[in-house]
Amino acid sequence: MLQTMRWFGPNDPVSLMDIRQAGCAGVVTALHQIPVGDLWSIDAINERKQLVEADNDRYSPLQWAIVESLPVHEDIKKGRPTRDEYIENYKESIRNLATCGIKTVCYNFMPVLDWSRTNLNYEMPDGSRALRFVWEDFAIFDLCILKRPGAEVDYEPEIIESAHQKFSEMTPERIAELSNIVLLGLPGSEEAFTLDTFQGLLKEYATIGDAELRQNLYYFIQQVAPVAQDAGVNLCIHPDDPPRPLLGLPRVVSTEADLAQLMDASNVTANGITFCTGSLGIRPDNDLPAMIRRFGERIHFIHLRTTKREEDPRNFHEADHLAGDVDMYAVVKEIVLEQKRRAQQGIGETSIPMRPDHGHQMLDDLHKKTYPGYSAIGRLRGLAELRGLEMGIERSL
Ligand code: DNO
Repeated sequence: MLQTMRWFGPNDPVSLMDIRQAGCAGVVTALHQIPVGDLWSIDAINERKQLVEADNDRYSPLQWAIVESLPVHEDIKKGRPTRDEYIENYKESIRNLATCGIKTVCYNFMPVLDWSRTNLNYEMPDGSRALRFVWEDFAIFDLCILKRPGAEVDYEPEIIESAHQKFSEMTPERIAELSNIVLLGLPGSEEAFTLDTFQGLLKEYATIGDAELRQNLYYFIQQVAPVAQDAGVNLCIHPDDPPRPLLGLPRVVSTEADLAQLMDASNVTANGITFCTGSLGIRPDNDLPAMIRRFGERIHFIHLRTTKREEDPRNFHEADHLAGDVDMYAVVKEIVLEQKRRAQQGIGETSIPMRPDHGHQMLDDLHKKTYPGYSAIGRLRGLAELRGLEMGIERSL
């Protein structure tokens, strides 16, 4: 695998030098400063590219390997008439990225929110800190803080009752914290909301159910994938995280069947997948090794991470990279086999780009302000373990 790490740009407390010293050759980044839907110009892309490559004459070279993400405007997700303008911008941004030599572009199609958690400081048995999602806490946000009309139908009576009970005992600090975690977005989410705007945005989805969102996704991919294919760019959709509907919003990229339908919607290699084991692995019905075999050459980018389901299986926390519910040995073995297949057939990149996704806040990072999930040392640990796993599997085959 091509080892990469995410870099949020010049303000990221983790530097390019850190990423280099973690042993990466690739950087995953995006022009987060550009509003969602606007064009990414060649100048803006080149400026970032130069930043990534600035020290390449003195040190081991880094390249901007992946865009994560080129975000999709909400009007496209909602299928509004204005979507065609945004789709034209999207196509142009893809062509511009190709001109600058950047050939892999990750995106997602989650309405309103990107990834979601309810706790950013969950203490692990070794004292490190992990991200966690607790269904009941999410219910508290939905029912008691947001007070979304009709939210009750999404929760069973026991959860509703305990959510209200727990809410009445929560400190104002914890209420603010929970609300901020959901509304202000986690790193990589491009939007921050107030409670009011958020409520309004959810309402705009009142008439958009599962079927409509799927149609809007397929419409989008049918427009952009052929353009990407011509430009030599691979698009790769990131699955929903967590992979299930939240806040009454549909989610359509959560299962093997969802991905299969999307792959069929535009049958070109450029219509591909970011295989995020962290997101897909939350659902026990996703058989990850089988999915790698099935989607094979459509996998253009890999996020390696695992969660651990808790007593209530809707709750999970992010585990050590090799110690969660995902059978990481089986996953990496399938990836190694896919790479061998590509090498034999002379197709695609034989080293699929991978990043260790998230990591625990640990060691020195416990005393620093870090981006949740994206502290340096936890990711370094994850990468080191995964690198060793890949080497061991490769040697033994
Ligand atoms: C979280 C990330 C997501 C991801 C986007 C891709 O850590 O995996 O924010 O980058 O959903 O579009």
